[in-house]
Amino acid sequence: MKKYDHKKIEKKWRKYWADKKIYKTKEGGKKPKCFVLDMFPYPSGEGLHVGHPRGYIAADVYSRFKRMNGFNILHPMGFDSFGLPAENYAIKNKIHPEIAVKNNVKKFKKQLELIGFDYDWSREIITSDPNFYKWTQWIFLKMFEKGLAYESYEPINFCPSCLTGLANEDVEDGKCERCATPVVKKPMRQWVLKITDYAEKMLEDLKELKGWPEHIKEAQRNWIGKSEGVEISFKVKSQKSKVDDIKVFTTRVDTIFGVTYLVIAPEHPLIQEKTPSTSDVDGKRGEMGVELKGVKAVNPANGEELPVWVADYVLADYGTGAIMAVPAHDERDFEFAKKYNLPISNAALVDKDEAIKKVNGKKKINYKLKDWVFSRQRYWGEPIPLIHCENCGVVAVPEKDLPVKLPKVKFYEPTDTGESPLAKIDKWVNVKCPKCGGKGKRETNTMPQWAGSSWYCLAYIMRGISNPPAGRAGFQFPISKYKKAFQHWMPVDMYVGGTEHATRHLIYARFWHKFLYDIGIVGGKEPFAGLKNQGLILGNDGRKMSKRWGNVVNPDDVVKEYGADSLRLYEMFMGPFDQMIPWDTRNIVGVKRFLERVWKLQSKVIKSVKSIKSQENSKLESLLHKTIKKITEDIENFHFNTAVSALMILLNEMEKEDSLDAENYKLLIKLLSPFAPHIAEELWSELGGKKTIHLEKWPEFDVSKTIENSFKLVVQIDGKKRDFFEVPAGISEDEAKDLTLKRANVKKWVGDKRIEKIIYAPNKIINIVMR
Ligand code: ANZ
Ligand code: ZN
Repeated sequence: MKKYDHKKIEKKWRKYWADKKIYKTKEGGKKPKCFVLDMFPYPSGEGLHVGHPRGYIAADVYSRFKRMNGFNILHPMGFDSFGLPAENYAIKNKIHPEIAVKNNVKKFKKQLELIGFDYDWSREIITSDPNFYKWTQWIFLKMFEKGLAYESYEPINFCPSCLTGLANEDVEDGKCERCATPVVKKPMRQWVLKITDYAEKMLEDLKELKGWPEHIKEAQRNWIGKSEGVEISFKVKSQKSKVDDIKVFTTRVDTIFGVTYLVIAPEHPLIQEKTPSTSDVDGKRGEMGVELKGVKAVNPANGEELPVWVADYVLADYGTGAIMAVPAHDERDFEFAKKYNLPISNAALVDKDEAIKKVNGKKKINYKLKDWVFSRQRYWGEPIPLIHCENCGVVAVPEKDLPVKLPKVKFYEPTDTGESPLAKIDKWVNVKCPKCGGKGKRETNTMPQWAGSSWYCLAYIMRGISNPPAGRAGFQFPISKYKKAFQHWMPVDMYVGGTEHATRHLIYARFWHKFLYDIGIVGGKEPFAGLKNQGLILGNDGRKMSKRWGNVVNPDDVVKEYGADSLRLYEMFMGPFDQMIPWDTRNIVGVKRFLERVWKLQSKVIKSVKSIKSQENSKLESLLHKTIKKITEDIENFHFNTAVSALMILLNEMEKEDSLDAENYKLLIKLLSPFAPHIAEELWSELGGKKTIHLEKWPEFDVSKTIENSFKLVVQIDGKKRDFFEVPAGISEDEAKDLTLKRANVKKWVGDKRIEKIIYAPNKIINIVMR
């Protein structure tokens, strides 16, 4: 028997798979489809560490398993290469982003290829490829056409370090998600997508997403933040004020008689005209409050005059930017009232409907979700395909002129003028208006990094359709060419990635997909039917893997020393898939040893045509059926760690045999094949397999053989039935007594009394006699 030489085997089979195009997705045919998708990486300069492939390996195991179960698999891979991460890397390393992306993609692909994934690389996509982003631009133009993209001058989140405006989703605890610099509010011209038009649909359709983890749906619900309340107008009494009422939004109109003051946000219009007395509010964060002197508001329910305060616990961009304060019922109002000695009223609550009528309130629904600030003042993104014309205003670039290519430039650093570096490139900026031929200027803002990933799943489908010149496959107008294929392949059946996308990418992608559904491009409302999230792999010191901590493990090194199959098996075995877990290279050794034992088991194989049905050893037969059942269900549910341990148990039992039927050994190899595809392929061909194991049929099990023979043992104590429990058939008298005495119920009844004798009636009853 040859030695298990992982290096030789893995290289050989990867070449074979590529040469024979084993994983190339075929269009058509009778098999049911299964679209397995990974959240694609942005190609950072650091390359992959061992934490990254955890999700990819899981998706790979799943797609291989589904393929063996008769599905036509689409499992593609690509790169999310536009946006801040790629650009900041380029700036730091003084390499043009285009070149950096090229280099990094190459590096990533090399690393991915080492791990033996079953991707159909012929469908690879790169979001910064003009053939790809012309569609990103096209979808934007459709939104523009439908009034879903609008220009705005509202103050937005701005990162003073990245020098660009940000969306709400890019801000975490008031800091830029990329560089952790505190963001500031800055008024600037921007393009905004009306995602709020889809808030209700996005909320409603979460109910249909049965294949999503509950916590992700909950995060989306909170992010959308639907709140039903009432808008009430309070008349303002003041000689100077031009504003004659303050509108508040409340979800507790029943507390209207308990209102003792109003609070407005520092950015409220009432302040703009009374600057002198309130200027000291600005800039002070926290629970600072200032009374607006000389202004009173009238409670419409009882005519009471109320003081008006300014405080930043009231947010300018939620509801109406003003509240009615009810310190008796609201905690924040209570804290505030105590701090500033404001009255607290315990007035009775009123019927809701009655209160609404009384104050002439308007029912309103508010969402926490904000429209998506969609422009960045940065170079490395999709140009927004619009032209500003002196005569016609904003004009869309015609479809035939797409893509609007990002111009090649020497200087791509962000400017501090609030404009994109593109604004300086006169040759690119100055164009003729497509409508009137007059003087026009291109929009110089670019799209955010989340644009491409909002629709990329469809691009993989497009790549498989038409057969135009190399390199441009599947990226041609018109869109109607692809509709049938979208119908066929969508939705994605299983989407695998990290939880950090719960309220960003997964919100944006659902929004775009719903829009494409509304304009008749795709046939379903939701892009991702199934979703699974992997837990983080930490460094062996328990910290997040990072260069900074020096705890990064490179998968290339692991593959070299232990093999891709060991890496894969270890990552699936290390713990429950969705849980965070530290890396421990020592444990790979154990997994490698397991593979070596599988390898050695060859020597016991006797070639025969017996199937498991004719096994003489019924214990092994039953274990085989149980193992098939367990692994089948475990892979379906992403319980990979328990699937691997079932394989280990099966191996233990097989090793105990003097000889092993070839058919049974083949079963073991098939069950192993999604996890360790290279060694499985080698052993399969050693056993005489003519074609790849990965297109073999997944083993079936016989349910009747998976059921343990067992019975309910009844326990009597002094003649009274006190307990019963399930025990295996044929259990010995000693075992039965032992198990019985360990039962909590039995202990309770026996207490510290002396047991006279125990009588066991096999397969029926056990009697404990004390007196
Ligand atoms: C009176 C009241 C009494 C309120 C009470 C609550 C409890 P959600 O569910 O989040 O929509 N609110 C309204 N606009 C606000 C703003 N811009 N900044 C801060 N707080 C604001 O909560 C709505 C409630 O949050 C509203 O109902 C309002 O306070 C406050 F016992 O009005 B309530
Ligand atoms: Zn014009």
